[in-house]
Amino acid sequence: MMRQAGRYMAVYRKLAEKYPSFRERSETTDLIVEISLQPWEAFNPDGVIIFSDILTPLAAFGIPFDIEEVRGPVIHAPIRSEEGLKALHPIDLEKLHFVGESLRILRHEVGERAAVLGFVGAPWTIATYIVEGCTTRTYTTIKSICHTAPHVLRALLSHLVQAISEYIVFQVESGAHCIQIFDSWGGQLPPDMWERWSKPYIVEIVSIVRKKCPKTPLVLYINGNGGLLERMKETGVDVIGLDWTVDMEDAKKQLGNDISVQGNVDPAYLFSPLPALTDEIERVVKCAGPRGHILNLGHGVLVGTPEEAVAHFFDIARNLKFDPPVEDHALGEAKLVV
Ligand code: 1CP
Repeated sequence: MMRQAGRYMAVYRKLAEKYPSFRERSETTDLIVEISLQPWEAFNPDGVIIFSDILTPLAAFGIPFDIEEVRGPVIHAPIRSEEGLKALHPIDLEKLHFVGESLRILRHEVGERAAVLGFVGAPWTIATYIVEGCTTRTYTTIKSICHTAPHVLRALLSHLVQAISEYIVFQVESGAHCIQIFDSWGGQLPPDMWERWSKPYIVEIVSIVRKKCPKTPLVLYINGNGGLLERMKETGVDVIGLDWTVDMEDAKKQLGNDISVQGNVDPAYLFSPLPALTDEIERVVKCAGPRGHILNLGHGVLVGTPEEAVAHFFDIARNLKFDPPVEDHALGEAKLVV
């Protein structure tokens, strides 16, 4: 489960009081490890996601930023012109030593008991912050640059492809078993614009990373991806992350059985009575079928989510069984036992 959107764990909130700067929390090895292990220790999930942010690598290729408590990410000098591009330089992975160290420690701490998950932002999504300068609801500056200065945006996105690819390989070599690519704001583009301004750059990253780390599964997530599913599959990733605006059954029909899916449970269900949450988890798992589904939320855990609901989610997940067991039967024959 991602908890990016929410500071729902009391232990995290307490630690954040002591270390109020997000950059300090996410750029100090001991704190990264401690925070990453908090949900693992509380709920024992199958995956431990490194505590970091999609913006963390920015300073290592020339873009200073901050993550403020109320405003969220702030880029000090947004890039909107050729002049602005001059600030960019190749990624200096030594400046991200804390990510490498944390992944190595996490891998050692969890052993074979859980997968260690790394992540990056997709070029388009990272570019929305670099161009807009902060969180936006309309994306009007970057969308207009697609038409007024396409060469600037293309140069920025190409730079991001190189930096992000190197950063993924660095995470894998440091111990990440799997990498999730967040194109969180890809769903803000009309599909034909996504084809032009996001997909080719993701395809390039997938191809660079596959050469260096052919065995590492890649997950692609887009917020609001119902209209982009087939296009997402064409990027060549292994797993498609689904938000909750598309029905799991429809998504499976569109995507076919040769690609895995993740997510789909609306994070707001964690605020519902527990039996309703149970029913929804079972419904999603039934629709997804016995193979190739990573049970997860359709986005991060929301602020204010009761920790008991998260614990319940994992209890239910651990007790789900297919009869006959998945290993013994061909796709589609096994039934979920409830
Ligand atoms: O201190 C805090 O709690 C601030 C909130 C916060 C947190 C917990 C931010 C600021 N980043 C994070 C960590 C983070 N970021 C994780 C957590 C790893 C874990 O589960 O422990 C992850 C996976 C991210 C990734 C991330 N950051 C995304 C992609 C995932 C998604 O939500 O779609 C995005 C878009 C960001 C940008 C970001 N970071 C933080 C904020 C407030 C924002 C802006 C969101 C926006 O623009 O609306």
